[in-house]
Amino acid sequence: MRGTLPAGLPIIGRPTAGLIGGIAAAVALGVGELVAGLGGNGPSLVSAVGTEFIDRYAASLKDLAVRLFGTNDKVALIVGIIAMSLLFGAVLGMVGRRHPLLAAAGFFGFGALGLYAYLGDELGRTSVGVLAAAASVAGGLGSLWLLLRAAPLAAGAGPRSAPVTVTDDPAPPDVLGARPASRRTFITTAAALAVMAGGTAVLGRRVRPTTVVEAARRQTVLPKAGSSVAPPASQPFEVPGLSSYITSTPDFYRIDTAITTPQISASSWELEIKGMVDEPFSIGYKELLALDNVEDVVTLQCVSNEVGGNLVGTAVWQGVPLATLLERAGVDPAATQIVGRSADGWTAGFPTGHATDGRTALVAYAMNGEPLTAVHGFPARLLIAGLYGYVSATKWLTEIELTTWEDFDGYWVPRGWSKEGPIKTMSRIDVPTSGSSLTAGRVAIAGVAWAPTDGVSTVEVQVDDGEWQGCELGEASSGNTWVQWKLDWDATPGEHRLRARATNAAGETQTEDTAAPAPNGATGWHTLQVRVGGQR
Ligand SMILES: Nc1nc2c(c(=O)[nH]1)N[C@H]1C(S)=C(S)[C@@H](COP(=O)(O)O)O[C@H]1N2
Ligand SMILES: [Mo]
Repeated sequence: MRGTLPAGLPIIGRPTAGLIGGIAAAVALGVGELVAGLGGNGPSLVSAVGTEFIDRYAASLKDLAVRLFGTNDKVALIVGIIAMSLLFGAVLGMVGRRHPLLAAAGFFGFGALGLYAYLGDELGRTSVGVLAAAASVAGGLGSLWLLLRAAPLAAGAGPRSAPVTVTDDPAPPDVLGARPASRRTFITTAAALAVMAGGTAVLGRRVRPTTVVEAARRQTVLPKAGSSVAPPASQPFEVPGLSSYITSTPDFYRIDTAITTPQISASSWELEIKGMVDEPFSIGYKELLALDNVEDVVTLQCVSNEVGGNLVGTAVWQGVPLATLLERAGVDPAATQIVGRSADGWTAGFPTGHATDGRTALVAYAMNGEPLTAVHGFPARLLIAGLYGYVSATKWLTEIELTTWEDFDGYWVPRGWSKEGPIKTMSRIDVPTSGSSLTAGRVAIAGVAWAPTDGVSTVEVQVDDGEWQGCELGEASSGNTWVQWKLDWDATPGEHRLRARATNAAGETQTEDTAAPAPNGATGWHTLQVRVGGQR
């Protein structure tokens, strides 16, 4: 085999070299993960690169963008970054056969990229980032060096390649001046380093103090609600599969750009009210909980929710009216925009008037009777009734800044989404589900409809091209929330199309025109097909 190689080529086979580089890159990632993990609960180099990617490319993904930042897609992004890193490492491994210095430079570049992303991450601590990047580069280079030295000095040699013809020639010294090593030593070293890569990565995730928030939540005693709009005591009908009026916290959708959920310590957290105000001030968690507060039931929706989608939910929110904090600061009458800023640097802005026009607008610290969970914004978030989350509902809130409408654009605005985001009137059919097979006879068609802050006045359902039929409505705490609806349908055998539409309290019926979520929320009537079979 060696005879088939042009003279002068390095003697470590290409696949082996690739494997070596890949393992070295894996060690680099693993070690970086461990050091970042030991350094607290900030980002790791990998997650910082992910955040950088999201911040940079969210605009070009537009329609996909907000949905992309659902939890599964973030996992896919991280997997992608790891795969690219290993691939890059493999290339460096091959380069390293002839140009070890170039490969070393590649690993430095790799570390520099991670550090660059890390330093741009609001949640990162510079010292931790530098240490993680240094450890990562050292781990990568060390592994590369060890493996290149240990690699069998025969063409194509490597654990995965075909049996190698070992010649009788004394092996020429390779670029690193390594001595011929046994294939066994190489495999052992490679395996040990691979295990180390995985081990450090797992350990790095384990040592993260993610229990900080859980402990703080357990210790928190929520104040009694000053004024409380409670959910209705009961609902008039119960249909299996119909969304419950209150969405439980674990079932509540979660959308944000955060790759690692910010874990904010309640004791060191501060909310700053600043900008165009007379008296800027900061307030801590205990102080916030000591202020007069309110509790209200509010439906929150993501702008990227498709017609019929489930990025919407209703919860009981407790917190301090935004107006209370603004009064204390004294808002400059020239201020036209309120911007919320989060610990991870995300921002959202809405017109100043929404804090004082009578709608529920809270700095919320509790959801469904418990302190906010980490994913829903612990220790505090904004919650403005009637606005999509992307323009209003800043989680992990650290700053409320008063500015002008023209002076600032929230996170999603330069990424192609509208500056204003009022929630559109919408209805959703929960049961029957699309494509289901039913038995002829009495069938309940049921779902939820919402039009915050006006509220829903009627919901109608149409079967095929028949008359629009008015539905029975459930109870709602206020116009801020969705309402359950139901229609009893005498289903006849065959294929049927079901459609639903809602009308708000102002008498406006949701439009039939279909629009995609971008730039300011999907429209159209939720429509589905069902098959009805003969009577049993
Ligand atoms: N810090 C921060 N807050 C955020 C976001 C975010 O990406 N970062 N996303 C917003 C969006 S788009 C929505 S729809 C709501 C979702 O809130 P939830 O995850 O509690 O349901 O949070 C908002 N608050
Ligand atoms: Mo959203």
